[in-house]
Amino acid sequence: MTARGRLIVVSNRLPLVMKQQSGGAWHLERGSGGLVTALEPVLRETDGIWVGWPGVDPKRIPEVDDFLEGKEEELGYQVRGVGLSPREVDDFYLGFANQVVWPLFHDFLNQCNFDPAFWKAYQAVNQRFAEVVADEAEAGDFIWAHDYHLMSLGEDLRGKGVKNRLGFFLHIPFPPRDLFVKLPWRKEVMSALLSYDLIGFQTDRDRTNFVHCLQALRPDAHIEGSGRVVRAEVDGRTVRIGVFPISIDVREFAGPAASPEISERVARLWTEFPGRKLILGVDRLDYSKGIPHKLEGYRLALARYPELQEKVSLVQLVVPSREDIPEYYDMKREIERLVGQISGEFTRPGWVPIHYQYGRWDRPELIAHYRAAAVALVTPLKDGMNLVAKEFCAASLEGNGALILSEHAGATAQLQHDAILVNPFDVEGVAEAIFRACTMSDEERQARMQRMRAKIEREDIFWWVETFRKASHDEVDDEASPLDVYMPSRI
Ligand code: GDG
Repeated sequence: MTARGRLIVVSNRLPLVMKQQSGGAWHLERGSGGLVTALEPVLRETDGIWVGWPGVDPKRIPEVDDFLEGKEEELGYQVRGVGLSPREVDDFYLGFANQVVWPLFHDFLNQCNFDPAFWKAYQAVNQRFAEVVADEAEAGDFIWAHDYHLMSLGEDLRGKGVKNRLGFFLHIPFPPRDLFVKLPWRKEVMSALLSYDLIGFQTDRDRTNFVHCLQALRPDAHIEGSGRVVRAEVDGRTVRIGVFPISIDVREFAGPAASPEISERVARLWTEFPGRKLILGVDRLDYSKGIPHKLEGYRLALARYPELQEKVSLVQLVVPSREDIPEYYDMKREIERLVGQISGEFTRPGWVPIHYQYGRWDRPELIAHYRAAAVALVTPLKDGMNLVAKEFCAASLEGNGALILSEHAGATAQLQHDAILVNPFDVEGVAEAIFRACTMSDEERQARMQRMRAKIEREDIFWWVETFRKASHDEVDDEASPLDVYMPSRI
C-alpha cells in the first residue's frame, strides 16, 4: 500500500466485457480507452479494486466473481461485479440514467421521462453498488465513483458507516439551475452528491451551474476559495468542488498514427478523395451530438459557397448507441433523410458530397480517418468534454488539420484559442466555419494545430488522474495548473 492508500474505482460498467462461450465457460475481453489506460497503473500500484456491472444478472455474480478472482494476476488488480436484473437495466440504466439524467443534464427537458419507478430503481441499484463497495473498503482507501449512474452512491456508503474519502467525477455536463430544479428528486440528488468529499466536473461551466444549484437548494452552504478547486462548508463538513477536464492518452493515437499500417490506410483514403479535402464527423448516435444540425450546416456551406463543391467531401460516421430508446431510432431516420437530401441535391459525376456510415470502425480505421482528415467537424449541442476533438488533434501528424468545435463542448475551454468555434444551433455560422476551415492558409492551420497538440500533451489523461487524486488530498497547485474558462463572447 502507498501512503495514499488503495484506489477503489466504481463505474456503471466494468472496463471489461464478460462473454459466455457455448460450453458455458466465461471469457473476458479487456476494455480499451484512455480512462482504463490511466486508471489501471494506479490500481496496480495501490493494490486497488474496480467495481462495476459486468453485464450479467445478480444471480450470476458469485460465479463471475470467482472467475474474476482467477484473472487478478493477469489484470494486476481486483475486480468485483455488481449484478443488474433485466428489469433494473430497463429502469435504472435505460430509465433513470438515460431518460432522466442524460437528457436533463444535456438541456433536453422535453426528452425526459420522470417516471417515479425509474428513481426507485436508481436508488436500489446505487444501494447494491454501495453494498459491494462497503464490503471491500478498508481504512485509508480512496473511493472514486464515476458518472451520472452513481450520484447516490456516496450517501449510501455513508449510510453503511463508510468513513473513507469519497470522490465523484461527472463525465457529462451539469445543468443550469433552471433545468436542475425541474427534476422531481432535485433535493435528494443534491444532498446525495454532498456526501462526497470531492465532486469533479469537466469545466468551469458545469461547476458554476452546480454551485448555483447548491446555493438555491442549500442556502446555508458557505462557498469559499477560487481556482481549480473551491470548498463548500455544509452540514459541518467540507466538500471540495473542482474542475478536471478529462483527456486522452496521446500515445494511443499519435503512436499508431505514424505506423506503416496506418500510413498506408491514410494514403489509400487520400487516393479515394483525389484533390479534395476530407471533412470528418465521428459521433455516437445521440441527440446531444447535434448530427442533424451539422448536416444542415454542411448543406448550407455547399449551397452558399459553391467553390467548395467537388473540392470537399464529408465522411460522417454515426456509431450505434441506445437503440432501445425510441427517440434514438427516430433521430437515425432524420439523419438518413438529411444525408439523402444532400446527396440528391449536390452529387455530380465523379463527386459524392457526403459519405455516411452507420457502424463502428476498428481503432486503426478511426485513427487513419483522423490523420487523413483536413477538417474535423465536432459540433455537439452540449457535451461534457468530447474526446473525438482531442483524439483528432493527437492523430493529426501532418499538423495541418483544422478543428471546428462547438462552443458547447467541454473541450472548448482548453482549445478555444485555436479551434474554429461555432454555435451549432447557428446553421449559417457552421456553414461559414466550414468555408473558413477549408480555405485557411496552411501556415495558420499548422500553427493552430501545433498549439492544440501541445495543450493536449500537457493536460493528458495521466495529468487528469493525478490532478483529481491530488485534489482529494487538497494538494492542487493553482499556479501549476491554471483553470481554463470559456466565455461565449469569443464568437
Ligand atoms: C462521455 C461524455 C466525455 C467513437 N466512434 C468510434 C470510437 N469512438 C470512441 C472515440 C472516443 C469515444 O468513443 C467517444 O467519446 P466522447 O467523449 O466523444 O463521447 P461519449 O461517449 O458521449 O462520452 C463526453 C466522455 O464521456 C469522457 O468523459 O468526453 O462528453 O458524453 O474515445 O474514440 N472508437 C472506435 N470506433 C469507432 O467507430 N474504436
